[in-house]
Amino acid sequence: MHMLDHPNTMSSFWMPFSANRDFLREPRMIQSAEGMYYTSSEGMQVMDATAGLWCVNAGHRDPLIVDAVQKQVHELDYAPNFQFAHPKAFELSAKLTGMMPEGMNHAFFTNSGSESVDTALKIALHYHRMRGDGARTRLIGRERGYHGTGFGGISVGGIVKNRMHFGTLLTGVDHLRHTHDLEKNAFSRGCPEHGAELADDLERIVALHDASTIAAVIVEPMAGSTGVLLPPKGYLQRLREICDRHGILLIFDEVITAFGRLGAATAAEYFGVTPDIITTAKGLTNGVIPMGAVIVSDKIYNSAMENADAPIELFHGYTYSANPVSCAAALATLDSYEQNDLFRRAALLSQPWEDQLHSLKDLPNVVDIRNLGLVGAIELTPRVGAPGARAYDAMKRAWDAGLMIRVTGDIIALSPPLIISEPEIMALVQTLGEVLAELP
Ligand code: PXG
Ligand code: PLP
Repeated sequence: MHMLDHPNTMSSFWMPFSANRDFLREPRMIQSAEGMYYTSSEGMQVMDATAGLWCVNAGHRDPLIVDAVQKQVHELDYAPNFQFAHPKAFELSAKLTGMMPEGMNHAFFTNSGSESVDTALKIALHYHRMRGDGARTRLIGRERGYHGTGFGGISVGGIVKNRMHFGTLLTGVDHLRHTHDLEKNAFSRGCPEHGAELADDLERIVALHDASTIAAVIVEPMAGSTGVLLPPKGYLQRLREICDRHGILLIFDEVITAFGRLGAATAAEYFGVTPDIITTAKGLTNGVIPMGAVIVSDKIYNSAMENADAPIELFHGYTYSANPVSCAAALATLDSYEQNDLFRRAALLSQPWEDQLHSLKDLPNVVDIRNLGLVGAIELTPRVGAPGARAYDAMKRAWDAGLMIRVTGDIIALSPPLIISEPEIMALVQTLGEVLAELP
């Protein structure tokens, strides 16, 4: 039927972040999608409990977005944005920054979260240097952080497997402790009570290196990729205060959290903490066309414009930065979020979502359930001697039962499109419960 019937080791698609060999033996192929559902190559309906990879917030094949992309390809397929521009780039920048916290009015466009992270780190270094504070070169990430797969992102990231095979990475990077503490916080509903003081770990790093050497701290306001690690109550406020005290820029990596995932346009808005730089991607175009954006404060943008030592203020950019088709997709996506009031919908659904998810707490091997907005995670005990195997097995069984879930280690992560209905939440949890009940 397809090439997978005859896997050819001489020529094959090297799947990203995948168990390639196992997949070829037992493929899960997707043919089409509509709204909340995929159809597999075998014609099976599969509910998308992950919004693709956290990106399809408006659901699949939203007609508004599909039409906008089709129209755009027919009018202006490509235009460079180095020394030229097209109107939709400015239009999108205005619309996007209108959704960002007060005082964050400038967008730099990229093609992915990884590029957004690299861009943000470079802007932070550039900012200090242009102000004559060029000794501030250190970048601080956090254990268990995920910031994509560029060398910048894996350097500040805190996932051992994503770092250990790739040499010495960026120099001058240090990491905060992560905030995941099951002993104190298991089965919290929403953000956990314990652990705000873990933000003070930044003071330890400042004491070690001196603030005058530190450019920026980058954190995910809610860590998605490493298994939904929620910020303890008060943690992000405290991190903001410590950064302010020491002149350190605060970067929120909102590649997952922006565009409604928590029931607000950004996690910054949701938590009431404004960083200096926000990185986005994924939900910016609903996954339809690759695009990311870095949104910076007026302070950072104006400083670049005022302190530039050359006509070009920032020596950075991508061939496809703000390409017209991506811009059209993003404009239509943001329209769709607005017209369908999807961020408010996510906020309203977060309570039934929480209640449904926590109903799974007595199933075998479940050691934690956590939730925030329309994000959920179920942490399982690892099988002896085989970390990750139990959740991987759950992922395969869920697929066979018509449900797409994501797993990382022994954690199941859930992040359905924001168009999900209450009956669909119940169906999702029902199917997942059946899978977990049978899982060896
Ligand atoms: N930062 C954060 C916070 C992310 O979550 C990236 C940067 C990188 O984005 P790109 O577009 O370069 O992949 C991400 C991406 C998962 C999963 O299953 C998460 C991501 C990507 C793929 C899978 O949790 N996050
Ligand atoms: N490599 C080469 C040889 C290039 O010419 C370019 C762009 O001109 C790049 C890499 C970077 O590509 P992109 O701008 O798509 O990131």
